[in-house]
Amino acid sequence: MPLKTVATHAVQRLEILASDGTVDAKLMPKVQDDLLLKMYRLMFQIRAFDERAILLQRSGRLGTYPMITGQEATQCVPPLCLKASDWAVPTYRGGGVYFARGMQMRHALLYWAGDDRGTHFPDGNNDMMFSIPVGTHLTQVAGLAWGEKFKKKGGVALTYCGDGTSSKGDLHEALTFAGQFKLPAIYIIENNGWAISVPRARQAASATLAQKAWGYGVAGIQVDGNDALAVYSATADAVARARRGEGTTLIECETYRMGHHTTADDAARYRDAKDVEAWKKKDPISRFKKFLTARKLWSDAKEKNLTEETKAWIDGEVKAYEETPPPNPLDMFANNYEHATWPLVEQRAQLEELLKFKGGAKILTELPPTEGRFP
Ligand SMILES: Cc1ncc(C[n+]2csc(CCOP(=O)(O)OP(=O)(O)O)c2C)c(N)n1
Ligand SMILES: [Mg+2]
Repeated sequence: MPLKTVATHAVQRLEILASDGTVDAKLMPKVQDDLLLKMYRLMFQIRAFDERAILLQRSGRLGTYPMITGQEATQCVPPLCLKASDWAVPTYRGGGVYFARGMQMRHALLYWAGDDRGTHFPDGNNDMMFSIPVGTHLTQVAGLAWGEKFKKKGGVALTYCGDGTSSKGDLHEALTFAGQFKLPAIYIIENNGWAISVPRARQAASATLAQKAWGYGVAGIQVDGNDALAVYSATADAVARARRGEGTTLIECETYRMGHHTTADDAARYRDAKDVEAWKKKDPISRFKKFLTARKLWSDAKEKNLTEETKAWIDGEVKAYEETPPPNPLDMFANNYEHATWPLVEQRAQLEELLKFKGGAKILTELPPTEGRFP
């Protein structure tokens, strides 16, 4: 006897902008020209920033840095659907998210130089620092969204995790909770094809990562993550649903990590150059430029101006970063807890002694004042 079907599920994929810059008019979201130009500008500038950051690392002027190139649409576009007061919590590869939220990139450079003053966000923004342990933020974001639900002001929380991180228990716990409590949350899986050297095909046996949503009773969709219009449309819908009290959405953005995992990695050791070449044709920026040009919103002259402006902007950010006086080492103990624990009190005192010993008592008076709170 055939079994009764009790539930079925289809996974939908959204693609609007083709590689040649043409759009599927039926799916095209309503977006003002100014916003389209802003998307292009953000993606263009973060790519240039990424290239400079890699050069800085290669010349010993920056610590380990995670490359963004190829993922600009997935990173720069979703934040444009948020208010400053909504929560945004990217991953360590989320420089584009912070940039789109208005972060000064001198702070991103400071962070990747090991200076925690780099965790500095614009006033009024509810941005949270990413976590280096992958996925630990996912349940915290469910908590943030729960808080927003209690406040009843329509606030939402948006977060990201990688394809590799989507295999961790954290996402399971977060989505179980978010689904059950219908939380105003948006979880973006930034599927860039790789978790360091582990390819997506080895990551999970499921045909898509978007379909995981179904198991938790949350909405799910797969999106061409190199298509800024599709990313915008899917995120705007998810944010609107969340604000209306209709719950959580999981968006799988399928994109590609064009560079190494970080500057400490060599991707040539584990992946085929032909795959990288094939993904170049799907580049999010060049296809968006073709689209803007066809709409008469973009020109070579505008591109030239933006290139020059971007160079000057990056030069300014690098200068500000490199001219930042060194932090007081004692600040590493600040802002950790409401009340400092005794091991921290002891360690701080030991470091204070050591600093005196190393440089003579004078060095401490030469250091900048501590900026953090050490209760
Ligand atoms: C809990 C934890 N385990 C392992 C690591 C080491 N690690 C750093 S990045 C990474 C791969 C993450 O891949 P993915 O989630 O796809 O993100 P991507 O780097 O591709 O953006 C791993 C295993 C870590 N940072 N945290
Ligand atoms: Mg990945």
